[in-house]
Amino acid sequence: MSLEFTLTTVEQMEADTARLKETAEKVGIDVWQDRVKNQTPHCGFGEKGICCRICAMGPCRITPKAPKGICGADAHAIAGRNYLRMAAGGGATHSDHGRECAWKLVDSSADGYYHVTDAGKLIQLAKEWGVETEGRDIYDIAHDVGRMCVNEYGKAEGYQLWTKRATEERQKVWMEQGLTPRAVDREVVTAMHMTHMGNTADPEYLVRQALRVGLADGWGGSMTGTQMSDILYGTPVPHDTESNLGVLDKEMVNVVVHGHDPAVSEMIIRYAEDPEMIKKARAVGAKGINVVGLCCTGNEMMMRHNVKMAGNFLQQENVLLTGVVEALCVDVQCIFPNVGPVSECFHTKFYTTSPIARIPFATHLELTSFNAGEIASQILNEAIDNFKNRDESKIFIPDHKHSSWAGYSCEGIKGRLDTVTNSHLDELDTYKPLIECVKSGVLRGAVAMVGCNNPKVRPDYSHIEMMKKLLANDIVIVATGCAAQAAGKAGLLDKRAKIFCGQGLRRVCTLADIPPVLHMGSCVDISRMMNLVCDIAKDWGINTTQLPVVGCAPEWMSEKAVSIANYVVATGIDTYLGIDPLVGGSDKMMHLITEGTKEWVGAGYVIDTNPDTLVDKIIEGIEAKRAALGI
Ligand code: SF4
Ligand code: MSK
Repeated sequence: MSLEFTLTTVEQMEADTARLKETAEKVGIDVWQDRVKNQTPHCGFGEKGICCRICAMGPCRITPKAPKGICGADAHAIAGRNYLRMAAGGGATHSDHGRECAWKLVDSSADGYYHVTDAGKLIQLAKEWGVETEGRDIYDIAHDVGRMCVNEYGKAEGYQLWTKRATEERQKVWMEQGLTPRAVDREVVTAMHMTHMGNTADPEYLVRQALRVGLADGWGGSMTGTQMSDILYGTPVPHDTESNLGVLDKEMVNVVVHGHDPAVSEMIIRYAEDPEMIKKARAVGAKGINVVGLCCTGNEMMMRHNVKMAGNFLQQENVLLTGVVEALCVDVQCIFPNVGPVSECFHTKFYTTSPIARIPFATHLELTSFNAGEIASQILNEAIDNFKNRDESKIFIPDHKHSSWAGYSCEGIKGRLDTVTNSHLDELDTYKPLIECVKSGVLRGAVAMVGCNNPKVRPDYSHIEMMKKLLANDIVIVATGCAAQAAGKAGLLDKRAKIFCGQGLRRVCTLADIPPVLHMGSCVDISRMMNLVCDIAKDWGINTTQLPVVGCAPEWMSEKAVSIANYVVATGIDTYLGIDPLVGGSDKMMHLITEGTKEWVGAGYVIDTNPDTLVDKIIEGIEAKRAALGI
């Protein structure tokens, strides 16, 4: 263990950002910091969730003088409708990503672009869902399973098949509370229908539907996204890579992949590793091709292919401002429209690939299952040709980067346990050693740290500082999305970061040879966390609501995060939010999401925009769960 190991501080990252902002000023382009200034202060009605523009009699805004909209909707109805629409938007988005992944499985073939990589996982799922496997070609099975997944989205009757993976207790609670999710499309349509002018005005039922549409995502669409991606591209296992802007390489052709659906970036990395393509890059004077990731496409690539992580959500403009990006290739979600104008100030070629995300200034190359290789090859060839067009006077690459371990899928975590302890206990594929650590107090509990960056708080500060305090208190962290990337940028995915842990967690990290923050993947991979908590509850023999485990989204910003928070709560896990959920104009809504849901599903939100007190509340919450268990 090197005692010289130090983290990259938020201040150091801010200094990098400030230096890159100077480049932005030099080339005459705005960046998010400028736009935050222009948008501040935000609209007070919007912030409190009490502006309604659902019909053309409005927009209506609630004030003490005008406590009702023209139709008579009050603050509770309006804030509730806005909240449910956010959850529905997020559930639709994750789920549609999952649907695209399922179509790739339907289109997969031995000689096509998309293949079955984890055949074991496919067979296991086929058996779970009653698809015949004996004596069949793996692609016939893949096509049947893929079609079942696709059809799940719009089936007229019944409930989501994935929900059968939850604990018996959760399934019973969901059924009794009328929350068991039907088809994704049905739940999203129901949410939109309920919130139309002249429908639900009682906030309780809006919050209930938010839980249900969330469950349709977490135990439906997102789970499909994760499981299909594992079957197609491989189930992640732990390995080492690097994170932060220093992964960009001046000597290489830099290609940045950004978004969420790994279908494009999988092809890019496959073709970038082709010796012929590397030869072409060398022919133009580069040392090779450096594919690096942003946001959750970056997480997907990092988890499966050792692709380096350039940064998280608020770093997307920074990456371009380094002046060394030959191509930016995006798929869907979390892409600032401003990356188009920023690219125009440099030699960077900007490509969109999905009909769902068409952005001005991009070259649009629409990816299908049958042209994916040609698209990837075209992007890489054009990036290589573009290497010569750099402007030396605009180049600055911050040198911060850290070793980052990623790939802790449920299988990856169990694999570590099997290697270290389970093999001695003659029982494989179990979380029991982990549970023993929690019961004995060596580990106090776990936090699932997820979500975005949001300039309403100091970017990455909440993620990093809260993680450090949790680790010091022997609380292990599983992380996804931009939270996981914040950990990577700071150095908390480095195994040497165990020096920041309390004695118990440090011992566990040493014995299991793991970093203290376990990178579990992208936003849709929060579905892995749902499987993890349910399987731990099963192995322990208690309910999910009893586990000393919480969810936390300290810097969330997207509708997807609202959907996630709803399904995490509905799965029985208290969720701590560092950003206000835009319902503050309704005391009834605030009560429903913090206390009301506890009566239905045994969990709720804790909201505190101060990360220093939020983390203390998490520790208190975990200790209270332990006390209730008598451990
Ligand atoms: Fe106003 Fe009611 Fe229309 Fe909303 S639904 S804009 S509150 S009239
Ligand atoms: S990318 S949804 S900013 S986590 Fe998944 Fe990051 Fe949030 Fe997008």
